[in-house]
Amino acid sequence: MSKTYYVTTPIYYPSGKLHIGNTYTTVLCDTLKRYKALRGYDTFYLTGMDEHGKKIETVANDRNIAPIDHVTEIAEETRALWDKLRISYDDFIRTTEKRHKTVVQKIFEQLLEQGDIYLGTYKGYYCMPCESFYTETQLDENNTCPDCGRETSQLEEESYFFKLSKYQKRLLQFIENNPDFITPETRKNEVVAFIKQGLNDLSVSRTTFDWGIKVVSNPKHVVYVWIDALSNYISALGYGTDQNQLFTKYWEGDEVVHVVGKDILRFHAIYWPIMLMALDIPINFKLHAHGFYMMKDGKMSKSKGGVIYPDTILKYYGLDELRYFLLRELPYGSDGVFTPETFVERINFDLANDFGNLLNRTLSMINKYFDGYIELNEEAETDFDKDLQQTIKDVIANYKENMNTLKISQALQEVWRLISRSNKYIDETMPWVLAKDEAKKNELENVLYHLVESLRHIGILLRPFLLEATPALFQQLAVEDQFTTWESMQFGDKKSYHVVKKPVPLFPRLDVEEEVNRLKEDISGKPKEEPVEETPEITIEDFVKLDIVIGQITECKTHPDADKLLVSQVNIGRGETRQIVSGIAKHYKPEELIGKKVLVIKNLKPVKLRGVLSSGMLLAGSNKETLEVITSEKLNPGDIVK
Ligand code: ME8
Repeated sequence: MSKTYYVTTPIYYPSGKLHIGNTYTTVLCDTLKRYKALRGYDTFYLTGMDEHGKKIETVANDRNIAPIDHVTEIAEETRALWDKLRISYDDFIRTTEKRHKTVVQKIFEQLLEQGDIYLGTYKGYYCMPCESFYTETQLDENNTCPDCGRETSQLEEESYFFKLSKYQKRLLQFIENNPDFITPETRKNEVVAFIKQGLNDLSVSRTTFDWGIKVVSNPKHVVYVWIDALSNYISALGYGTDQNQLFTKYWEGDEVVHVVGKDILRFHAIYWPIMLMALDIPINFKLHAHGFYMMKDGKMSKSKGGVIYPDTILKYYGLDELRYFLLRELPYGSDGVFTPETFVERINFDLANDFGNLLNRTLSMINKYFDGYIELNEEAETDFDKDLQQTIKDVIANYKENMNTLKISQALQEVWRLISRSNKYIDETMPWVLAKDEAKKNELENVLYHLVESLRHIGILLRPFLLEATPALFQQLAVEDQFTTWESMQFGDKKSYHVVKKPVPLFPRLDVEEEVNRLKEDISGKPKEEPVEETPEITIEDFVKLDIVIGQITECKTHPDADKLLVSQVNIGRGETRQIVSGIAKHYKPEELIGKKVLVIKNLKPVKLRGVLSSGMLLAGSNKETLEVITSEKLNPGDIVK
């Protein structure tokens, strides 16, 4: 019986359109599944959507639609995207599905009954504009928000807690006994250090919003998103139901791999194994936490522009170009950057030049010198041949090692080592010189045979990666299916070749300038489906509550503790000066503002921003590129704006 292999992606939040970051993880898992299938494993690939939580509820409210309609729309879009990218997933789980909810409810009740979950009080601080909760230790001085510097409000809420602390020792022991449980090593070290600081019990329910799975025994609580989300890996397999054949086969089978980004390492390396321990489910999985793709100017986010989407790449280039770039460019264990320049270069250098030309040159020569037909000729072996054959063997061994340890970019580099070696072999053996001498016909045939056999091996190794180019390669070399298997990777296995007459380039060369500009334009554009922000209607009574006056800035300095903030002294007439802190330091030097007559909201409740008192607010307008403080020319400090 074949060994089993179960691979999963995180289930993504439907908070916006998925970008190439999420696509990376999904393509990576697809490649792993295809690789294992090539190696004869019985595979199962799970992906899906994490559809509950406050954030999703808010996004749906902002769009004025029901949360379920919002998440269904994004789930359908996401499936359509994965289908377009030919992702070979076997199941797509949505946490709003009944099959998932019943399992989560059962798990929660079991943990409650066992005493691993208990009812307590959650004390935290909430920053309304950032919609984030913080613990006391995370706050800045004066209990302000560590992200935006504004005041937070203290919050006490009844909540269920999961006794993580009870399992701390066992988890550390488990990690020690299973040194390859978490890869890369650096991430494992982070996790161990974090656990050693001591685990706090985890709040696992909420009463402040509805969009979640209700706790059966106390329905005013919904299960907080991580217990809900993590359970997907087993609920999709039917755990806890009488339809649990997939669970028995794959979860309790031979290999299970969760692939995630570094952002959710802790949840998967700590909460998830502890949940499994508490439920007495075997921890069979290995966890791989990869780095992030960044844009040149920083992080990618689903709600922000300046990001590259997989559809953009597919619109202009092929699926294989996208897959190759993503899997090749992110180094093992660290972050990578997407730039239009590197994308176009990778296609031109690696795919069109190195790989494409090798095939082209080989096919042209076989047609030119042998009318398309050549055979293995064992007698004419040279040192160059032996070296090429050895490279093939070494590359296969290293590729295998890299694939098994999820060093995907290195596995591709190994294939390209063979491609380069084969190109060099052409320069060394100089077939065009051999062709001039009739006595060297055998030697020439042997050289071309080596090249075509090398290309067949390259094609097999690239099968999990390039979905369109490898069948095209095999078709041009006229390789029968039985010689495209992993087992057929023996030099000389296919004894003769009758190749096509007219080679077709696998990857067209791109015009660098044109394509870089095209991609840049696309990246700077707003994401197409970004929801339009709508603000609620107000009445004139609401508006007149604002006391807006002209003020003149007399002094301005940067905030002592926050690079983004400026502290201005503003004369607002009648001898009154106000100190106002504004987040405009990115757009103005302090001296540029001195003397400017600006619009000030006078009756805004004073707040301390990063420890500095701010009594009022300056009005400014902004768009994607810039921000401008609104100024007046003719009016004087104290004049009223209405
Ligand atoms: O965290 N580069 O969902 P999410 C590479 N619902 N990978 C990236 C990336 C980037 N720039 N950005 C995102 C969630 N990813 C939870 C998961 S699982 C039980 C619940 C990938 O939509 C990466 O795999 O925020 C990361 O971990 C995941 O998307 C986060 O997706």
